[in-house]
Amino acid sequence: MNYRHIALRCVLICAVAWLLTAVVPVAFAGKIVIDDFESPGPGEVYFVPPHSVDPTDALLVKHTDTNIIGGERDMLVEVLGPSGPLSAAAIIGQEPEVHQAGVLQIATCGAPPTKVTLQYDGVDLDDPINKKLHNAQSLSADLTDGGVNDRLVLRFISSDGVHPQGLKIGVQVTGAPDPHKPAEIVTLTHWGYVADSTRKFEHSIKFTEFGSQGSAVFGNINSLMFLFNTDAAGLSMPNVDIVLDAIDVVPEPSVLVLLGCVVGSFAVYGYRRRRRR
Ligand SMILES: [Ca+2]
Ligand SMILES: [Ca+2]
Ligand SMILES: [Ca+2]
Repeated sequence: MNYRHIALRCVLICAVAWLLTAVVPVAFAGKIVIDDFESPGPGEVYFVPPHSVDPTDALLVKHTDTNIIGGERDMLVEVLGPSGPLSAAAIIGQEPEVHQAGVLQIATCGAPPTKVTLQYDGVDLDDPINKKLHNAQSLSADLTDGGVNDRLVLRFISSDGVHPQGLKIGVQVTGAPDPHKPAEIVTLTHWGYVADSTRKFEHSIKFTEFGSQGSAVFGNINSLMFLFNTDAAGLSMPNVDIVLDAIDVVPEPSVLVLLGCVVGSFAVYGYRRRRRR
């Protein structure tokens, strides 16, 4: 064996050691599911009544399930004005005749517009009398999975946000960025648009897009809220329709691409060596 082969072997051993210690744990870390909307199950699909006789024009729908982060999904549907017979309708959970998997499907019609808020804050009562969400801030989760995950992913089946830029979404998180100071709670909000599509697509938001404390708050989070078609920043559109398959947090995709490149390089090297012999 000449020096060239010895050097090559050393490089290979170092590469394998790096692969095992740095890349493999990240690549095989599991995503964390916030909500896959598989609950309620078949036959328990919840339809939001197409119009509300309630003077607040709001509907509070809660589902508890161990598959939902924190054990519960709180959903508030608000018609931003006097509701009509076609203001809003929804499917939440599994409806095999319409979709293959559990979904959140919201269909809203003409003015006034409707906004929908999903809240994950642990199991709480909210305010069923006045139809308002209460933030219990009792989630207590590390959504970074020890620093591995770096982004939220909303998996849409379709979206029609009506606005030229698409569907407006606000994501609000609360948590203690310093685990040694659990009482110092920070609230971070990210506003953005999701482009319209009639096909399946993913909408990702990196934790760092929430600001310099984003990753730290996601590492010690106590509540998570999604505001669809909200008017909090001065805009809410009529006729908005969305079908959402799941929300989860995942690692950076480039880590998986890197792993694929490394594995591919080893395969090519092995193949060439065998051919040379
Ligand atoms: Ca709750
Ligand atoms: Ca709540
Ligand atoms: Ca689903």
